[in-house]
Amino acid sequence: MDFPTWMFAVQRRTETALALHLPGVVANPQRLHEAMRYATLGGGKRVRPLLVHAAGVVSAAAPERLDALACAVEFIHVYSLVHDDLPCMDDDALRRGKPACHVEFDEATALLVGDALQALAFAAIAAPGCATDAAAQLAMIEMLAQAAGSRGMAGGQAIDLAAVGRQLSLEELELMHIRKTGALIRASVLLGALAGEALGESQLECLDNYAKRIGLLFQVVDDILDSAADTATLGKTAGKDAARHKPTYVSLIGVERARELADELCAEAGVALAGFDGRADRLRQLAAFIVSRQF
Ligand code: GRG
Repeated sequence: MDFPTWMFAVQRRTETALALHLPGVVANPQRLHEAMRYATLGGGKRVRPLLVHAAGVVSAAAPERLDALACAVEFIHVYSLVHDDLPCMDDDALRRGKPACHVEFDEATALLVGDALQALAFAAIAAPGCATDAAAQLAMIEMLAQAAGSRGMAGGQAIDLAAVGRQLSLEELELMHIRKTGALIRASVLLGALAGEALGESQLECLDNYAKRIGLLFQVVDDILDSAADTATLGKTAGKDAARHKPTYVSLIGVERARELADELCAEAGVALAGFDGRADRLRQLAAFIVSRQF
């Protein structure tokens, strides 16, 4: 199967799995459930689910198990987007090409949507059949919690909010992104890798190196797109970082060097996979997709 066909198939099965995990709109409280479905379904590139499935190919994991893990990481991701758009955070009215959740519904509902999606993520990963045994499943649940928490995504967001209007060094910027964006991307790869046949320590270390490069690569490209693409293409407000005087790779090193850095990170991600056979091809193709993405 060529890469675009595989990507589309994973995106479609993820959409179906997400819709099945989410409470139906007729269930009480209807407005909250409607808002959860509004924020989650029918949009987004599903990069994290794609990484779960691609790493799951390496460990030969059952696709049904990967679906649950893909939902878990996507629920955490959507919760972060909904909260990030709130007026008290990044204050954005547009997400995935439609009104942000707090605009379409209201702020209190959007807050609850994020809370409930985070809980749903842990329900998905804690469900029977998500791992080879109970000990492995507990380790995976802990991994997701670390990635989402104050030493991961939420902590990265705190550093980000504190950095507005301040000059950051490249090292500080990198540390922020390792947590804010990188932690969940890393967890996506490792969860897929842990879901199937046991891989060796050194193989897991190589996948971890790949995941760390991909996390940073994703953010460098995001910064380039924010500075260069238009709002209609991105489906979210373009140029916001510069407008809010937020430190970015582009503001720190310029767009040309940022583009070079993206290419370097993509190459390093490839090197991390050098010891793998064709089973890592989906991961290789995803790296190429992330570096060349246009939205
Ligand atoms: C509120 C706890 C909390 C955390 C928010 C990750 C994050 C922290 C906020 C997301 C906002 C943002 C624009 C981050 C920069 C990179 C990023 C994660 C972009 C959005 O991810 P995509 O491009 O989005 O994968 P889609 O819509 O395709 O899923």
